[in-house]
Amino acid sequence: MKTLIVIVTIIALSAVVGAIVVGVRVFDGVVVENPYETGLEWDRIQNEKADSGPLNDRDLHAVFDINPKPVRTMTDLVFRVVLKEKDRAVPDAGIILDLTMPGMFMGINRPKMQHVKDGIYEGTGVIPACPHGGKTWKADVTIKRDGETATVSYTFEVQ
Ligand SMILES: [Cu+2]
Repeated sequence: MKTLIVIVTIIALSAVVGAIVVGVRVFDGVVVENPYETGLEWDRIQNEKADSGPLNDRDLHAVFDINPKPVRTMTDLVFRVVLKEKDRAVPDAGIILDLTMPGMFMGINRPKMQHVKDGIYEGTGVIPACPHGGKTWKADVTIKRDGETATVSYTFEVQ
């Protein structure tokens, strides 16, 4: 039996977070026509990061889990994300879960994640059986908070 608990330190991706935030704004079409302002926006985000104090102050931890185990296809599953900043629960984030098979389109599978309590977000869903016998799935967990977005990926096996 496999334990499916992964701890990821979001702060390691802080450069990526900035890039994603800029990307989203560009795709909104507000800034894209003005490269100079895009640069200013980038500077502003970088300055915000610099002003936010030591990186540890923004230390977000996301723990992803699926139950029951072992994880089986075609059964009801509970997906859980636990968010903490340092040791404090983070109840005010938006979580988007996107389940995919690497290299194969298996349909769009995004269980709705809702805050339950104490920084615990849960959603229910089903993982379809792979017609090619594949067992490896990927969960992309997108975390939105305070106008910033980060995505962390977890790979897991199903039975
Ligand atoms: Cu498949």
